[in-house]
Amino acid sequence: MAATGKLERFRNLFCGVVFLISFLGLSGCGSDEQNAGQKVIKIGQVSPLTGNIAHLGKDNENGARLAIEEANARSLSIGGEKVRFELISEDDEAKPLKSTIVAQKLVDAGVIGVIGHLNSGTTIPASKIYNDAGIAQISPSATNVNYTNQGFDTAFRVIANDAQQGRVLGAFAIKLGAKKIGVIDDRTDYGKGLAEEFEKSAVASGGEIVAHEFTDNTKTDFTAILTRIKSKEADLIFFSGMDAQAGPMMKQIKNLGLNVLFLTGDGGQTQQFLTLGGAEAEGAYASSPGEPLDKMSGGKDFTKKYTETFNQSIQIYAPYAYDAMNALISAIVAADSVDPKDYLPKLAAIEHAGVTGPVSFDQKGDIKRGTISLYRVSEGRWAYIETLE
Ligand code: ABU
Repeated sequence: MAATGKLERFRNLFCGVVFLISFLGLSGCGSDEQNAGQKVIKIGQVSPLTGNIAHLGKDNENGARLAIEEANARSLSIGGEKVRFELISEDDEAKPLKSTIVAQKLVDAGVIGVIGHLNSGTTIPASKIYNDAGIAQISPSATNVNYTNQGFDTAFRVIANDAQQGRVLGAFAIKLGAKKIGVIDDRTDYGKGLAEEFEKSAVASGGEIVAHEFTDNTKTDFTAILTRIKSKEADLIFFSGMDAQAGPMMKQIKNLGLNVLFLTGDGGQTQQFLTLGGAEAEGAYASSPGEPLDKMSGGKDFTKKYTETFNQSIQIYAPYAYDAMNALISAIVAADSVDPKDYLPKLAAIEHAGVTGPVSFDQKGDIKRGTISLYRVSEGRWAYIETLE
């Protein structure tokens, strides 16, 4: 009897502790824990939160977090239970190997879907892990074509891909008057893939690639490769990489006295490029998927909400991360289930009116009706030129 009494007291104590932990939201087990009468649904977000593009990673995280907070404010019920969404944000440092480690960590933590990753070079290796786990992955920013070419019914993106972006950029370079083009890529999946698509299009439009040089996504001194390009008398440099390199490169182009046009892709069309490039960024051209923020259907409202909430400017992909999270939550609501087997078909067929425009996916998981906009730096700001398909 005494032993039974002790057991009973222990059981009561244990249950009390479990309740307290659960109530305080401290438990890390599974996706279906109770939180003050709410079922907690974990959703992952992955981007580089440290390193030279952490400003972009934080931008993605903020976009995803804003959508989660708004969904929680709506007090949603799924499958007859009140739910609360919890964002689990991980740092992949823009490194392919780290991306697979954090992807597995998220799967083990019981996330039911993931917004991310930011880079193509991390999104692609992580996608196999999410596919094996059978959960949705929606990238707000990875543009390499290979991501959605793997036949995974779990892989989606809400941004136009680099087949489209490279085609537009290549033709635009020639429209700017370029004849002899020097290309620099950062050897990442994004840099290589976009450079390839750009070259195909520029050559098809009548241009000549007179040099193709390589850097990596950690370097900031491009003197040697710029000097080689100068010797080839290029009239335009196309840089296929991110703003952390594009900004310093722009300064060095001017300091070395290269009389060239400068063109880059979406990884360079950021506020940070303007900061890093300074006065030397003037006249640079870049593309970016989608429309400019102030032309997006919900762009003005989103900008206001974002800047009020986070007290900082949008870099570039935050509205896409916001739309990606909202598309995932809409699919869950439409399925009335957090089980990926139930919500994945709803996500594949989603028609979501996003901030960035309509979000719906083709058979591969690419955004339908993706567009590419072109910009030029004018008086220290990105001035919009045009939007093309
Ligand atoms: N789309 C440019 C940045 C992200 C990536 O595709 O690597």
